[in-house]
Amino acid sequence: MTSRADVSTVKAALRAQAIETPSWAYGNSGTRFKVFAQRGVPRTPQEKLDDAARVHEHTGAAPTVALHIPWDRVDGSGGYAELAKYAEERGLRLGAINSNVFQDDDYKLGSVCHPDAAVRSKALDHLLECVDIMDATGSRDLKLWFSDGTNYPGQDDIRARQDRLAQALSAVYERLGDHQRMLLEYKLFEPAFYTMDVPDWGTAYAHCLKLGEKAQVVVDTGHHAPGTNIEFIVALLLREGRLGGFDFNSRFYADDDLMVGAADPFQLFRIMYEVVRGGGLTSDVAFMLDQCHNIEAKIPAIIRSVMNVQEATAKALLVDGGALAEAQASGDVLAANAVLMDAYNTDVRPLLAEVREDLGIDPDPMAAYHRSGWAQKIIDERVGGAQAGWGA
Ligand code: PSV
Ligand code: MN
Repeated sequence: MTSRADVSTVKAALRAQAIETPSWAYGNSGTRFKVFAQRGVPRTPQEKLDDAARVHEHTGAAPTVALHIPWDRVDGSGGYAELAKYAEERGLRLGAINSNVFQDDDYKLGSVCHPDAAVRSKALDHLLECVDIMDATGSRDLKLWFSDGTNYPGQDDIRARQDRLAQALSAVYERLGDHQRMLLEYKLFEPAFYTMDVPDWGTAYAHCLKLGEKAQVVVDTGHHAPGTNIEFIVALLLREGRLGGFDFNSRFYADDDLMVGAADPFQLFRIMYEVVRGGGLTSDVAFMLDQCHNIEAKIPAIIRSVMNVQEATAKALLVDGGALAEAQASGDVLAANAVLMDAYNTDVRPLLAEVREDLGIDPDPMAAYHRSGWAQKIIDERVGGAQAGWGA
C-alpha cells in the first residue's frame, strides 16, 4: 500500500505556503568586525517594503514582511497604519513585530531581567509599545527575543532573573488582543556567554505554558548547540500545540544567519517533514526568515531563501506516508529510511516551476528578478540619505 500524496494536493499546498521576509535582511548587516555597505540598499522602511514586494512578485510566496522596532520606526500618529497601507498597495501585509531590547546602553546587564527595576520598566514599556504598533499594523505576532543573560558565575541570581522574566511576559500577555500572539524565541548563547535567560526551547515552553495559549515558542534554526536535533524539537512543540513559528536561517558554526537551506538542506527537509507530519503547514505556524546578507546581493539572496524553503517543503510533501508507516510498523529500518531519502532525493524544481506557472508568475524567480532591472534601478535611484542597517 502506498499513499504518496497526489501531485495536485502537493501543488495546492505549495501554492498556499507563505514565507515571511524580515525587513532587516534588506538593509546592510555584517559581522562584529565589519559591515560592508552595498549600493541601492533601502534607506527607509518604505524602501524595504518596495524590495520585499519584488521578492513576493517573483516567488508568489512572500506576502508578509516582519518589522523590527526601532529599526523600522515611523513617526507621527497614524504612521504605522500608513505603513501598513503602503505595504497593502504593493500586495504585501505587515507581519510579526520584532521587539528590540538589546541595543540600548541601559541593557548592558539585561532588559526585562535586569537587576534594576527602572531598566526593567523601560524594557517592558517598549514591549507594550510594540503591541500598540501591532494594533496599528494589524499584525498578529509579537516576537520576543531577549539578549538577557550573564557572563560570569555569580554575576546575578539565575532564579530571580527567571522571576523578573515571568513578570514581564505576563504583563505583555495581558495586553495582547484576542487575535494576537506572543512568540518567545530562545538562543543558547550570545551575547551572554555564561547564562542566557531564555537559552532553550524548554525554558521558552515552560514560560509559554504558564502564560496561556497565545504564548508560543519560536524556533530560530541558528540558535542551538551544534548537533542539536532541531526536527525533534519541532515535532514535540507541534504535538504540544506550542510551535508559533520559525526564524529560518542556516549556520555552519554558531548563529551565522546565512541563507536558509544553504548549509544543510537535508536538515531543512527533516524539519519540514516534521512540520508536514504534525499538521504545521495548515496551522498558524509562522514561517519567517531571520537572515543577514553580508557579502551577497540581498534581494536575490532572499529570493533564493524562499525557494530553498519551498524546495524542502515540496520534498517533505512527497514523502510516501503509507509506505513509511508500513515500514515503521514492520520494523523495517532500511525501508523506512529509504522512503524519506526517496523524497529528499527527488528533484522538485520542475514541480515548483509548474506551481509558479499556475500562479501566473515566471517559473524561474531568480532569472525573472535579474531581467527586471530592479537591481540597477535602486542603485540609480537610491542615492544619498542613510542606508538602513543594524541600528536603523
Ligand atoms: C537574535 O540573534 C535574533 O535571532 C532575534 O530574532 C533578533 O530579533 C534578530 O536575531 C535580529 O537579527
Ligand atoms: Mn531570530
